[in-house]
Amino acid sequence: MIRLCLFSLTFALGLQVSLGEHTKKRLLLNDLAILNSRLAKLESTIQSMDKVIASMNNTFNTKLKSLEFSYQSNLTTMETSFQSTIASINKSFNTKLSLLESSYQTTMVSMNRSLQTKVNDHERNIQSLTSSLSTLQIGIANQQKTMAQMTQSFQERGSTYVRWGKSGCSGTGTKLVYSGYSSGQKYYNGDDYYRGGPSNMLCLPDHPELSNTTAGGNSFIYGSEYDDSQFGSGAQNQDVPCALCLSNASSATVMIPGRKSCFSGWRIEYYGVLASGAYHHAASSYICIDIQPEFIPGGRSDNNDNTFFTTGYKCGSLPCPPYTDDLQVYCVVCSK
Ligand SMILES: [Ca+2]
Ligand SMILES: [Ca+2]
Repeated sequence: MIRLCLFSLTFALGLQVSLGEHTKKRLLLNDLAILNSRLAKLESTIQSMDKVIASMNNTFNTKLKSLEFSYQSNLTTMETSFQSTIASINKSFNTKLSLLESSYQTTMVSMNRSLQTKVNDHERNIQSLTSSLSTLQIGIANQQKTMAQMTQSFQERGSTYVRWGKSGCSGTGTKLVYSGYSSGQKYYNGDDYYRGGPSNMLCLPDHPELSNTTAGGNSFIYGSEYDDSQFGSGAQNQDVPCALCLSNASSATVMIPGRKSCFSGWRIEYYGVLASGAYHHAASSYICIDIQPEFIPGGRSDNNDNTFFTTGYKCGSLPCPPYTDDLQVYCVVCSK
């Protein structure tokens, strides 16, 4: 290429000489020699440089190959080392994993055995408790049956009392056994020397069963009448009814004088005023006449057979207070 350029330049200069001045024709020919010389030198130099460049290329290629080889070698070494390390890690990991699995399996087996043992124990306990529960249920059923029998027996038993002045019963759970007539001995037989005989009053039923034999003539029973207006309006001379009452679910009844309510734990059956025969008549008893007394129909005539009078306190041996002279005495019948 360079040579082609130099040749073209020389041809141009020569053409210029052929067309130009004669003075310059020799000089230009001489210059061509110089140019050729220089061109030869330049070519030599270029060739030297080509050789140097080729040498450098060889050196460069050699070093490049060396570097490539070294790089490949190092890379191979690193890969080998890396793979070895990875293999070692994998091996270690697998070993530990195997140990963990083995330990886990052992632990799980142990836990399963323990759990199974506990489950078996619990099942045995449940069976035992179920059996005990069945036994208890049978026992409870028997006790309930016994309790029901006892309750029925207790309710059937109850306790009884006479309600004076009424033909019925009113206590809670209390039933009428029968109603009838209050009665006792005659208040006065007209002779102060004959004040004996019974002192108690009785409740004769209104549906008697009569004997067919006459009595001996020394003891009689008479109907009662209120002989005191203090029993209530219109009570004077009225005959007195009575009732025999059964207080269910109770084992005791009692008449308490001096009160119109029961003590704690007792149920009231009825309350009223205390009554008896007169102190200057034949002996009698204290009874509790209902606070709202009834009268036997058709009994208003003044028979003065067995007679009731309201009772009052008398101070003296009886302390006042708490009592007060001449006040009417309350009474109450209580059950429990
Ligand atoms: Ca009468
Ligand atoms: Ca009378």
